[in-house]
Amino acid sequence: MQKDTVVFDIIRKELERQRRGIELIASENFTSLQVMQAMGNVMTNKYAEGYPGRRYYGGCEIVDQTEQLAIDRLKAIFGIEYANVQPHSGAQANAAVMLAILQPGDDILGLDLSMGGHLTHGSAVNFSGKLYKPHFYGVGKEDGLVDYNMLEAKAREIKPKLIICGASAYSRDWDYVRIRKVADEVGAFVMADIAHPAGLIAKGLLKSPFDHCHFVTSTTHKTLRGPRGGVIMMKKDFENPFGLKDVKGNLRLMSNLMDMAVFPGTQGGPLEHVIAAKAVAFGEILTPEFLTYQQQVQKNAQAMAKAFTDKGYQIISGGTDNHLMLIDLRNKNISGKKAEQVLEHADITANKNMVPYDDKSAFVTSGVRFGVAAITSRGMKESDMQFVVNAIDTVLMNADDEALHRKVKQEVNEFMTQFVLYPEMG
Ligand code: DSN
Repeated sequence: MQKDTVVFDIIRKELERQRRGIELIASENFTSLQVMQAMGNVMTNKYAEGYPGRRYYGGCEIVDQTEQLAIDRLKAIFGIEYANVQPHSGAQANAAVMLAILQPGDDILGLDLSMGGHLTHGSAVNFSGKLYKPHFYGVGKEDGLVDYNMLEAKAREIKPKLIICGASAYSRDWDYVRIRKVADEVGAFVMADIAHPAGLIAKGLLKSPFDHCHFVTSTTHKTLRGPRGGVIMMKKDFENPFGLKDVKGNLRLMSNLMDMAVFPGTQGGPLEHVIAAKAVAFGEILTPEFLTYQQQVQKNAQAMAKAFTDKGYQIISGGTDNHLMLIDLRNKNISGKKAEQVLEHADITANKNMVPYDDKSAFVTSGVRFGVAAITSRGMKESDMQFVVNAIDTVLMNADDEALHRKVKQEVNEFMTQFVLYPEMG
């Protein structure tokens, strides 16, 4: 068959876009070449509904090996008893946990989306807000930190079945002990969605949720630097409290309910080619080099936050513990939407983001979110953060000067030639 040059030419353009720009979207990263190579493999041809050793199709003995390897490596990374590597995404992982433990209409309590939370933590436009009854806690207006007093008060008032911690635009660590305490008091499960900081947690650079949260979900493509996908984890398996039994009358363990909630509950055939790439990424996470990488992520984030603060930018909560920061642009007289647009003129990619107590809509926003996981994978160090912040500041403070944006773009493109992306790809 003739090579589809139309599609491959477009893919090539995407490689060139990634190479020449500064990627600051906090949820993105650059996988290793071998992670990508593992993903483009013949396992995409295989149906494997079920789990290793107990599938609904023949011929699964080989894909069983990569899936089992991915499970074993993920368990080793976090020191846990249970891992499910089949969720196609973080949203699918969260959907499966909720399906396993909730009934439609049950109360759930999560961080408000407009305060840094995530769509799947109860947003009205998401399954989580449609199927379940969502309630929210927020962050303090003054300090930008999760308001644990509010979380506790809401938990006591609502008595939710599930408390969700984790966020997509929150730069601080979490008090899992405090959340678990109130959850036990009101009879709630706790789910930590660590999609953003998972890589830092994996290497012990942030607190671990595993001893305190019944369920932990993550994506695999953010700070974990794997292929796009999701996972569900539990530090300890436990007897399900719903009295559900199998056909032989044995009480099912929570791991059984969780596996069933992924397949057949919310997904069909697993993406075994992606699971092979997850296994490769998890192998990389187990190496000492991955610790060095995550340490650099944290150092770069701190250096970037300081450079922004020095220029008068207001970082929500005043700084960062992880790989990202959320900046309130109101004192700089530019909206998040405009900032995202003009930064793109200079090949700097970021996303507009609501800030806590925002007076603008989600389509406009007062904030912008920056993350350093991707530029750290490119090889940038603390000393490079000043260039990045200077370029951003020049564009934002001259938002209507397109000639200047073109000049900054040239400087950005030139700067990025030092950090070669996928040299093997020519
Ligand atoms: N879209 C992801 C993010 O940008 O944080 C969350 O799903």
